[in-house]
Amino acid sequence: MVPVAPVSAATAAAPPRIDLDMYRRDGLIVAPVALPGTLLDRMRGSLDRLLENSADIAPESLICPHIPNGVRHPASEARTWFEYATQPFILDLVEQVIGPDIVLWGSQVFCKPARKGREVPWHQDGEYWPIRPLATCSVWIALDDATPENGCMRFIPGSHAAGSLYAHHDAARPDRVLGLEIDAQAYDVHTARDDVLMAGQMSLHDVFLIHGSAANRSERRRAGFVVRYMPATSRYDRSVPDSQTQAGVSFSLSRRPIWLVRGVDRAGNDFVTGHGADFGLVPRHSDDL
Ligand SMILES: O=C(O)CCC(=O)C(=O)O
Repeated sequence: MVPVAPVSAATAAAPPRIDLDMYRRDGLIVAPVALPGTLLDRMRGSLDRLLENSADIAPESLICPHIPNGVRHPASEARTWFEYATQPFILDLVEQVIGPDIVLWGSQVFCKPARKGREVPWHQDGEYWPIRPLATCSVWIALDDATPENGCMRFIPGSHAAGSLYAHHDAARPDRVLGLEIDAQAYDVHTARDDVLMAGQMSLHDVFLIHGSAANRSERRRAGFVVRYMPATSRYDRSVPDSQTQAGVSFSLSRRPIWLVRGVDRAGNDFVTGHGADFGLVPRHSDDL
């Protein structure tokens, strides 16, 4: 289990410091701040509507709800998820890890329904992502309590440290969320730790961290909203093959809109592609926020 530091609700005061030494050592840390209760309630309301609007998509694979055409919901709902993904107190945490120049490039709701929520095979996120050099901090926000019983995230502490990707093999199955699984010799499952989070808590993890989660066989739903941020010193590479599938869901990485949400772009990123008219007032740059 991850040692949980005392958690306070986010306020406008100075941003709480995360234990960077622990993040660098383990590759994952529980944030020392939780969502204010009112925000958590709003997010859970948004989740209910998202699940209703996107009932034909696997609830573990609701990719990029912050993008109007990412899942099936109105642009107004996407803007709300965008607002969640750009909360200043979350960016304050991310800034401590990846520095002041921050690009929001992805998000996903992983909602495992009670009794039948699917497994996430052991993987490294970087295996899937077109970011050069590869760098991302993912913030996993618990919308429900996430415990071993309902399939909380698990991770191999320190497995990110070499900064390299290990071989993955095809392991697609209908009861799994991702199609690839890391080869067994890359890690020792006995060293795995549970990322236990109460609703409103968040953890941050590194792009090279080996992690996954078991199926949810419990009577309790387990929903999380994960937001992906890269330092603007990296480039989002749009030359990757256009369509990949994740549990039968197609999504385009090459046409995905990305946003500079803090600081300055230092890598010549393309913040125009994918920002169609349907994005309405959603800004492309932090100056517009
Ligand atoms: O929610 C889960 O169980 C897995 C999440 C995950 O793989 C990720 O956020 O990178």
